[in-house]
Amino acid sequence: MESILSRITRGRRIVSQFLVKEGVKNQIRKGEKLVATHCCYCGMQCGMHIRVNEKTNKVVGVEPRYDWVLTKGKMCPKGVTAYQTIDHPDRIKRPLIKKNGQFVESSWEEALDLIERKYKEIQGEYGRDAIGVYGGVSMTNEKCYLVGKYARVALGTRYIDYNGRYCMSSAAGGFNKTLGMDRGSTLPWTELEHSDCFFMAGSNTAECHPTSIQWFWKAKDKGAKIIVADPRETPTARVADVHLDLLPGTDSALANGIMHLLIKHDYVDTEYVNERCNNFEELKEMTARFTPEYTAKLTGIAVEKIVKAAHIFGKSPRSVVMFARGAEQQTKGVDNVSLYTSMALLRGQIGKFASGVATLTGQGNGQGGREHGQKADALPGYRKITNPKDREYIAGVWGIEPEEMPQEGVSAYEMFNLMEAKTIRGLHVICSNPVVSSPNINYVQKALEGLDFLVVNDFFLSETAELADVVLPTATWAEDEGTTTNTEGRVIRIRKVVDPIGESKPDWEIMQLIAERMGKGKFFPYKEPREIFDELRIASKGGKADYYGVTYEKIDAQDGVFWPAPAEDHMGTPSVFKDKFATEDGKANLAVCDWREPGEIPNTGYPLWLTTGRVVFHYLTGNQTRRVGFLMDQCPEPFVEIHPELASQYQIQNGERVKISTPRGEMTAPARITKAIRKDTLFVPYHWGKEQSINQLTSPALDPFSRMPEFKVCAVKLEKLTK
Ligand SMILES: Nc1nc2c(c(=O)[nH]1)N[C@H]1C(S)=C(S)[C@@H](COP(=O)(O)OP(=O)(O)OC[C@H]3O[C@@H](n4cnc5c(=O)[nH]c(N)nc54)[C@H](O)[C@@H]3O)O[C@H]1N2
Ligand SMILES: Nc1nc2c(c(=O)[nH]1)N[C@H]1C(S)=C(S)[C@@H](COP(=O)(O)OP(=O)(O)OC[C@H]3O[C@@H](n4cnc5c(=O)[nH]c(N)nc54)[C@H](O)[C@@H]3O)O[C@H]1N2
Ligand code: SF4
Ligand SMILES: [Mo]
Repeated sequence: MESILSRITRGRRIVSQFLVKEGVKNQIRKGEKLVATHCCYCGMQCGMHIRVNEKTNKVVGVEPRYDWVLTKGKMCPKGVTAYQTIDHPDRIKRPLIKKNGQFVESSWEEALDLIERKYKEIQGEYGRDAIGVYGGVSMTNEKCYLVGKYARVALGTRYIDYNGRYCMSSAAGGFNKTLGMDRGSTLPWTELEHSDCFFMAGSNTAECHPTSIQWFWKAKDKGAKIIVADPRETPTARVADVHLDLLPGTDSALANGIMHLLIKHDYVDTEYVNERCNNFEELKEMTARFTPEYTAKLTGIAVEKIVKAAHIFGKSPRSVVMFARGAEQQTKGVDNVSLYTSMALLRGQIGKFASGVATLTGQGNGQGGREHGQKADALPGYRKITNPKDREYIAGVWGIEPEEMPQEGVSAYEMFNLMEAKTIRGLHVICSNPVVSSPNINYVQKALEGLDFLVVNDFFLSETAELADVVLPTATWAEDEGTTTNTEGRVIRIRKVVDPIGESKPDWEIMQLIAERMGKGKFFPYKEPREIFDELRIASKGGKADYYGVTYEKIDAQDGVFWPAPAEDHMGTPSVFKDKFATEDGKANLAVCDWREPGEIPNTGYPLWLTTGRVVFHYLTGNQTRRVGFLMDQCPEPFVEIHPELASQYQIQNGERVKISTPRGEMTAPARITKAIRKDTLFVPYHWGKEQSINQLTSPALDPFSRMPEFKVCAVKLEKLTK
């Protein structure tokens, strides 16, 4: 059904990225001001100006920032409509308390009284760990940092984790293992136009990081080659020189197979590998078995394509290996990242100009938000909560005793297991919609419903917020200032455009208010985000993600600051690992990982593969983009991509509703018949909730190291619905 918001927002003028020309200057209209900031959605963090009517102080539109170094005036359909969510009729303007099953608006005083009473009751009876915190990284660094401190200091709980667990945790795990540090890109993306080859695995760049495409185009115009590994012929794969149409869950076999050929055909940069890498002999032994024929058998890719890709990649003087969730959201996510990174290492590419390795960061602050302590085992600056020195340092910055610092908690999905077990009895969700974004959501929903008390901070009533006892209205990205860290590792500024709507407040203020109620107010003395950032700088000092030298002024002066920036006079580090890696001995650890089967494979009851992902018009669980008319017009509901041969086998017509199911759940959706998918695989986007959510079906099998769920692989049954 069409939402009110669709009708209201439809027809407003859309500025299309296709109208944007380079070198154009922004014009300021009479009676308006332009505020320079960045898009709230993906890790590209495109530069944009928000247009504000000076008389009414209302947001009236958007303009690209032609001068923004990374995106140069380009935006995608989500970015050009993002401003419509700021003054949107669905915004929650006052706290909501559930009374007799219905939400009733309340004062902040009443909502905070209730939270204080319930938190104290639950912690009094069951201990501090009985309240959990579930964070998110669509927030600024300031807020993400504070979520970690709020959990450990204000609530004193060990149970904190965040939505980035579902997103960047395998990339982080793989980079830490191989390179000793997790900065999503080893090079600034302004160098990409000088690269000769992009090996992209499990990344639908054209739809998910659309404005990055200009850099690949520029390189392609100069002759660069593109290799794409994806079970689907995505818009990105369509422009590739080689499309490796692998079976879901077989990336580790593919990477081993490519490395086998790099070694066989002498494409290894022996000097680099000898000087800068460990484990080469072991890798050689492991990959020996991965002949093109064996690799083809495991991956389902034709031998010739594997060989062609290896030669193109092996011959390119400057190559960049890139990957995203397709390779990472698997029970082998960490292995895959380590192996793909090792491909770049064998070619001696990391630490050199226009070469390297990069994960395409998901959420707007997916990079910064994973560095400063929202993860169950992490403290600010990528410190470890299990390391006594790190605990001592951060306890010192926070003004608590090291013994008061809680221990390590559990990963996002495992928190739901603890809710089911009644170990966690209360939960505060800050910036996530886990009842749509988690795998196996029928289970997750029960776990959330079984809680004694659920608090959700959001600006729109999400499916998770609907389950809450209290919903606290938060300010949007345009109603508060702070910093985010983009996909390159560049720290940038988000500016306040207008005041928070109604009685909504920024998340940091809300955490501060609850901390006061819990008797911990003195640890949260901030008057503005800048003060939190200054504390973050000190908390991260000396850590791997060192922000000490990043200041708001420096960000303005030099188009952002790349971390690490370890001193006040340090300009930041656009390219990392030039001389050494961040491991203990300074050498990279080549990955020696055998092929393993996914957590679930097709069988007689569930004979097909299911994979999930995104479309260009929607963002994550859709709680924001499903409220924008233009985007809903383009893509109103989920669909099932089916290859024509498979469709004819099941006698399914294009557009016909079909049923798909796994042992965990089922749904119906229209069939989208397309040759752009493997014959044995179905694809469904995940931007919808409840009966439209593909996460009713997905598997909660976790990567043993990163605890990332296997969103990209499970076994599924397809059925024609009898009329
Ligand atoms: N339009 C849009 N853009 C977004 C987002 C959004 O929701 N919408 N979200 C942002 C976020 S948070 C993220 S994490 C990123 C995600 O960005 P991507 O990872 O690029 O997006 P996905 O669609 O999840 O998956 C990418 C591709 O992986 C492929 N794939 C599936 N299984 C496998 C496999 O086993 N191996 C390989 N190699 N490929 C496989 C899928 O077919 C898909 O085309 O996008 C960001 N940008
Ligand atoms: N099947 C399947 N499932 C997946 C994936 C997949 O590829 N396939 N991908 C996974 C990935 S990569 C990700 S990143 C997750 C994302 O999963 P979620 O984190 O659940 O997704 P969002 O829709 O971003 O939820 C964020 C919520 O916070 C709100 N919000 C936005 N900004 C703010 C803010 O500043 N403060 C507060 N308090 N709230 C805010 C939004 O309105 C929204 O309701 O989904 C994962 N789930
Ligand atoms: S969603 Fe990503 S690519 Fe699109 S405008 Fe926003 S930041 Fe840019
Ligand atoms: Mo993500």
